[in-house]
Amino acid sequence: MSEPGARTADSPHVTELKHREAGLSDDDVLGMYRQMLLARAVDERMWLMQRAGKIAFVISGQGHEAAQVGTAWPMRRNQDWMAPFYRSIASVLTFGMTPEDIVSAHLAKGDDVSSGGRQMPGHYGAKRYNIVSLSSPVGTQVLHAVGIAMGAWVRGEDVVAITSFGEGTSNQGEVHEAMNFAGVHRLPVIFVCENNGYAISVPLDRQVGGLSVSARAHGYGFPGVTVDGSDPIACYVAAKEAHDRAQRGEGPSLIETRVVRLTSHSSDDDQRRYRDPAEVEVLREHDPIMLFGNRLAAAGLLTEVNDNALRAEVKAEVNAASVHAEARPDPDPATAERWVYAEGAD
Ligand SMILES: Cc1ncc(C[n+]2csc(CCOP(=O)(O)OP(=O)(O)O)c2C)c(N)n1
Ligand SMILES: [Mg+2]
Repeated sequence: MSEPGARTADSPHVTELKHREAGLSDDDVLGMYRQMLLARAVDERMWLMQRAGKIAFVISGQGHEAAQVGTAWPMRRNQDWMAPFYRSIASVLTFGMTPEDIVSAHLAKGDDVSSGGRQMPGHYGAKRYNIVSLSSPVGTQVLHAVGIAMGAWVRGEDVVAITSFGEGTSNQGEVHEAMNFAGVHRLPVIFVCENNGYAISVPLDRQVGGLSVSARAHGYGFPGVTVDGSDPIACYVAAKEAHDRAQRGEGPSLIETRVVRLTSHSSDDDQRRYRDPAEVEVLREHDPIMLFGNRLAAAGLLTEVNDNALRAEVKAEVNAASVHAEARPDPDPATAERWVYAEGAD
């Protein structure tokens, strides 16, 4: 895993934690930090496995961890629903998936919980966790989340749906339709845009007129906020407020988290071909794990010793997950059509 950054109380950009004002305990914020480390470690392990030829493709959540852990934190497991996107490793881990589930899916193992080896890597989804599988056309998950929220409202169930997507995706027609419909019917749904400034190679100013995704919420009749996506506490506060609103029957919210994409778009891409080398050079200074670690250290909650202990624990967890995932059976070719076509159909 990436080495911890320099840890001093007077490091630049260290802002006060103020987690207690947000209703979070010391254990909560350390738990968030651990979850971010875990997501990063799983992610980095999959890059290694991809480079070793064991998995076909990786699409990474590195740089998005604080936004994902913070926004998933208020969601109630086994009650709420999540419609994630391909970078959502930290979101789905926070909502109950395990590192082994994620690695098994990337290895396309026969008993992988997401699809039994049918889906592309990064296509998270498992009924047992209330996570809907995403489809490759970007933005479809936003409609799914609105549909889930509508279903819950019709049945009178206390369910909140959360969905996440990139700022490039926010321009797809169905995303506007989904948000407008949710606004009209005041559905219990939280829209999380993880704005990393690029849609593959296309920068923000070539994608978003006005440069703000959250500003659009006003037009759909619900609140939109922009938060620092390297601050899991700020993301949590926005998501908690959105969750409370949804539960009170006040309808949807849109949260735009400003994040960095620390890696290339995917393992098939090389961002040095379209990003300014100086910009790529300084990306690591925006690493949310380093920034949050510095703030925890400045607040006296993280020392080098417990940071190293946490990292060792997480590494052992990911080692065990990959060993177990690799030992799982590959799918039986005779079952290739299972879960693709209705069984018993002609
Ligand atoms: C409908 C559709 N169009 C194009 C693509 C190809 N594609 C995959 S990811 C992506 C970029 C999306 O960018 P953004 O929404 O900003 O998310 P990010 O990858 O930056 O997190 C594109 C164009 C697709 N999968 N589906
Ligand atoms: Mg993007």
